[in-house]
Amino acid sequence: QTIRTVPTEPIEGQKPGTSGLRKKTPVFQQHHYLENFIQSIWTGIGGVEGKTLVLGGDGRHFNSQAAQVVLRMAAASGAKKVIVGKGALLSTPAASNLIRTRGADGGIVLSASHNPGGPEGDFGVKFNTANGGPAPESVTSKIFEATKTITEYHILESHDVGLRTEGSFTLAGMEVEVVDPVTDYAEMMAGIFDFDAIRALFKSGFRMRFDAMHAVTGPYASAILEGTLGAAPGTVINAIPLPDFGQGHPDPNPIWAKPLMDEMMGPNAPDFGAASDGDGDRNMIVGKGCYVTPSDSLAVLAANATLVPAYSDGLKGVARSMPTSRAVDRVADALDIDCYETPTGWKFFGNLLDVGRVTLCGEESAGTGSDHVREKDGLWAVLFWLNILAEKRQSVAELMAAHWREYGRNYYSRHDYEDVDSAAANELMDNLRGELPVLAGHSYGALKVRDADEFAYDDPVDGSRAEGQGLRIWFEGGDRAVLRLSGTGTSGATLRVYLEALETDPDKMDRDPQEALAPVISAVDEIAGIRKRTGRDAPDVIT
Ligand code: VG1
Ligand code: CO
Repeated sequence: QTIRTVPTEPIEGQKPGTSGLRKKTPVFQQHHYLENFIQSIWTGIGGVEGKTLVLGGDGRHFNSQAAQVVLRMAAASGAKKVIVGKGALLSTPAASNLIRTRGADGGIVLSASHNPGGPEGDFGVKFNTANGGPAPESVTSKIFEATKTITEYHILESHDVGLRTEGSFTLAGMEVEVVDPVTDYAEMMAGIFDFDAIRALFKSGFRMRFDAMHAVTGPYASAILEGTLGAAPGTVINAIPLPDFGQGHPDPNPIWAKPLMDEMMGPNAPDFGAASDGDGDRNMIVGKGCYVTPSDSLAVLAANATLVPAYSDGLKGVARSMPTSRAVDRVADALDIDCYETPTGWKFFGNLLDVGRVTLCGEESAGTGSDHVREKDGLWAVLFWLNILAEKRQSVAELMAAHWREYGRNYYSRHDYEDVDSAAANELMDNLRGELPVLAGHSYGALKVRDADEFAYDDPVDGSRAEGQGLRIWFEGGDRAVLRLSGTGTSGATLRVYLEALETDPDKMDRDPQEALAPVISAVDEIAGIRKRTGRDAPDVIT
């Protein structure tokens, strides 16, 4: 086996976004594209010599081939060991767990997460550090710098190695350990939740549907829900990971998980429904006739955390991304614990979790997690809900009603305008940014602007500062609108408009969110000229 040194040139645009580098699959398949980026990761982390890495992906098209390239390049650069999920599969939270429990120096997750896959879909590469979390900006910026100066990469000449069976072998002196992707993760879940209580819940006739969306969570959900917890066979649907996710869009929201939504809103709905995304870190929660917004879900988990064995001593604190609704803030207030507000993207929670300032965190984009790993964790959130329901023996709708009665309801919705012309989207943001200082005091329909700014975050642990993290407009009475451009898309720009209105009147807890938010929706359109500038009448996706 010889190590080849291959001359190459920098390729433009290899800048990691909100969550790793994401591009159209054919872009990743271009000559040297993946190799350049992997070599730049090695450079960005100060070399991979003597290091142990975890490797796996969500099974999308190009996953297997890319995994072989990573193995050959890790061996060529002197890595000591790579722990890889069987079939090159690992959900993002399972990878995070393995990095932590095996004391690895980091890991590579091959995924474009909730983006569609397939030959014309998206592919992605994420690097996680030794704490199991997404690389912070200090690391991704070094990786990006390396992509701009790269002149050669190193790769082993070898046949593809077999990843179909568990066990260890060596590849040019590097140990490769193939592990079952589910075992360690399932064990960790059993250590967090009251599996006996959940088993009893299913035994009592509680019915559930889990839509794995043909993505990586299928094997995890089948093993844990149906295998260990006794949910009825057929509870988990679309359970086999497919390279193109069955032509679907593995994003668990009411639009892309519509078949599940339809079932849950229909006459024969089971008691509880859930879905997860491509790489298994997102979750959607829906009860019989009752969709739970991710922001509310986070608040409910925080309010009921002590029902779960692992959190029975209470929470150290909570954190949410800035655009996430302030429902969890109200719970934190009541519990008298700290609530942190961070920029969008899981990497910003890492430091707070590492130093023990927070136990739970979440994002409005269907991400929820805790200090058990350093990624958001879809199935964990579903098990958390099951544990709560097993203790409370209430329906999701009853639980939500009680929650809102106690804390008030933060009506919430996100409107996405996808594949907008990039120049038009940037112009919209630039223009609004320019107007922020003069908005206060002006009225738009029934709403008056109280304040407006651009969010910047000073990390209280390492002092790093992240600027340009979203434009915020507050209205008198507490309503809020936030605008930002997505950092995970692969074509054009995606404008995200986050809308929130607090309601504390107990008689107004059952409104249609779009209706409750109508004044904010029209005010922000008037302020930012969304319809005019994007040329769209309505959002593409409403969550
Ligand atoms: C989106 C979400 C963000 C999430 C990120 C990665 O980012 O808004 O909350 O952390 O996706 O999620 P953006 O920049 O497109 O808004 V995942 O499940 O795609 O890794
Ligand atoms: Co994801």
